[in-house]
Formats: sequence, C-alpha cells, structure tokens
Amino acid sequence: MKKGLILSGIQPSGILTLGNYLGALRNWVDIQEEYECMYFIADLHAITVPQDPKELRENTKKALMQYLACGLDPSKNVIFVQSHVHEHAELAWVLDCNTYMGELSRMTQFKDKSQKQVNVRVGLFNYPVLMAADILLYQADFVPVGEDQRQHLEITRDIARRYNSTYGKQVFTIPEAFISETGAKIMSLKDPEKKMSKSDPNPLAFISLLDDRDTIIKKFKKATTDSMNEVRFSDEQLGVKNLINIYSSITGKTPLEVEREFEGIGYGKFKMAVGETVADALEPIQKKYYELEAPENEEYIKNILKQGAEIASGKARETLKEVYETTGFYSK
Ligand code: ATP
Ligand code: LTN
Repeated sequence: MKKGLILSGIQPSGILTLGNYLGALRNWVDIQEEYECMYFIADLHAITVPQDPKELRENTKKALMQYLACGLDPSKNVIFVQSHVHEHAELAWVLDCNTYMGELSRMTQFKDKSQKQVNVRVGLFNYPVLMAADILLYQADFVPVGEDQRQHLEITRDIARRYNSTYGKQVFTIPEAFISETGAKIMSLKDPEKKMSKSDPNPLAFISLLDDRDTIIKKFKKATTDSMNEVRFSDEQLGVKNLINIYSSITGKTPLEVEREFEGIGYGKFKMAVGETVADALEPIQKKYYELEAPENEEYIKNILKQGAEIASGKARETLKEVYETTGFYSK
C-alpha cells in the first residue's frame, strides 16, 4: 500500500551540488519504494533569473541524468520536465490572483536573490506561487526539500487553505514539508553563513556532483575554517561545523562521533578526510552519469521524459479542471 503522494523538483540552473544531493535527491531515492513519487526538473523556475538558452536546455537534460545517476528509478517514479506540463503555468496564474503582495514580500529567498540582480524580474517575486502551483496541481501530501524551502512550503499551505476556504470546497490537499534531519542545509565552502548553491559565481563555494576527485579535494582544502584548529560542532566555528555536517551526513556518524574521531588532529587532515569521503560517495554517481551520457542513450532519456509528462499531464488536467470550475470559468 502506497502511503501518499510525494512531489519535488530541482532547478536546472547549473550542475547539481552536494547540497542538492544531501538535502533533496538522496532522500528522494530513499523513499521511492514506499510512496507514489513525482519528481520534475523546474525549468520554469530557473528563468526567474537570466539563463543562457543553450545552457538551460543542456542543464535540463543533465539534471535528468543526475537524477538517474543518483538512483532515481524511472520505473518507480514519474519524472518529467515542468515546462512539458502547461498546467503549472496556468494554475500559477489562478493562484497569483489568490496571493497577497505582502506575504510574498516576506520571502527570504526573494530578499537574498533579488539583491544579486540588477533588474529584478517579476517572476522572481512570484516564484513561490509557481512552486505552490507545482505542488497543489498533483495534490501532493509530502514535499521532500532542503531547509531553505520551508518558508515556501508554508506559503503553499496558506495559499491552499485560503483557496479552499474562499470557495468552501476542499479543492487542494494541504501538503507537508518533508525535511531530513541531516544534510538539510549544507553551507557554502567559502562563506559558511550562506547556503551552498549551484548558481554561486565562485565555483570554490560548492561541490558539483560532477567534480572529479582532485577538484573535490582541492575545494575542501580551500574551504573556509578558522584559526581555532579544533574540530568542534559549534556555532562559533561555522566553517568547521559545515564540514562536520557534510561528513556525518555521508558516513551516518553523529557530530559528536566526528568530533571524537578528529580530536587533536589538525584541519589539514580533517579536510582531507572529508574530501575523500565526498569523492568516494560521488564516484559511483559519476560513473553512472557518464554511462548515461553516451549518445545511444538519447532515446532512452527522451522516452522517460515523454512518459513522465504524459502521466503528469493527466493528473494536472484533473486538478486544473476542478479549479477552473470552482473559480467560475464558463466551460466550453
Ligand atoms: P540556485 O542556486 O539556482 O538557487 P540551488 O542550488 O539553491 O539553486 P534549488 O534548485 O533551488 O537549488 O534546490 C533544489 C533542492 O535542493 C531543494 O529541495 C533545496 O531545498 C535543496 N537544496 C538546495 N541547496 C541546498 C543546500 N545547500 N543544502 C541542502 N539542501 C539544499
Ligand atoms: N523552489 C524549489 C524547486 C521547486 C520545488 C517545487 C521543490 C520548484 N517547485 C515544488 C518542491 C516542490 C527550490 O528548491 N528552489
């Protein structure tokens, strides 16, 4: 018996990072046996900041290959590209008209991301509404994401509750965030106050899932720490805390066990150990990824997305139809 519907997505705004893996993808793989799962590539979200069309197209295909390489099984999960299902954008409009400027203005991701833009797009401001549409369209029960998305899940719940109560009908399922205890917030290797992000302009700040061993080790060697030279899981040592967090979410050891393991050992050796552990964890993923990259797999990749979009569209159509009726649109 399946327990409920799971839905999540990642933006194809670059090659996925260790943060995307530990905060999201890895958990998707763990739950694929138990739940009915739908995972998409959020290309509509990616264009909330400027994207080069050629890179966006390539990164979308690469994102799918990274999903598969990380262990998502296309026979157990519905995998699709967001723009292949036009209902996402359509529901987003209806929800836009049921969302307040004030509540969107409070989103911390908007505050952070808009600071980095010269001309801030309306879509960046609207982003959480599109995310709400993604989730509500499939009547998802649980949404496995990293900690940074908690606020967007809260606004999704608010929008859904408001719509249901405005129209006096349970049109939308109220979804719940599904955030794992470990790895939910991996920080930048260069600025441990910021989260690790694939669109960070400094490549030393993140570990890409496709970085080779030498690059991974080099990045960890250059990771920001402090002058205390003590491996401690403390808010006074955010850089070291982040490295402990990465190491423990891969090895399954608790932060206390990691502290003990590296007691009296300098940062050099500690960083090396974290780098090796991460490289070991990514090695099988990269092997699978490069196999999938072979030209003869092109058809296989296309088929996964085609089938995924068909199944997703069927579900999306049902919800949108109900929303249009409930909203009062005159039917054909
Ligand atoms: P961008 O840099 O384009 O904003 P991103 O790397 O921050 O992208 P998203 O595509 O926005 O990643 O996020 C996809 C999923 O990965 C979400 O569930 C998000 O919570 C999770 N995630 C992203 N970054 C991290 C991180 N540093 N630690 C843990 N989880 C993360
Ligand atoms: N906003 C998410 C990506 C995303 C998403 C979703 C995640 C878009 N739509 C729906 C879960 C459910 C992010 O990680 N930035």
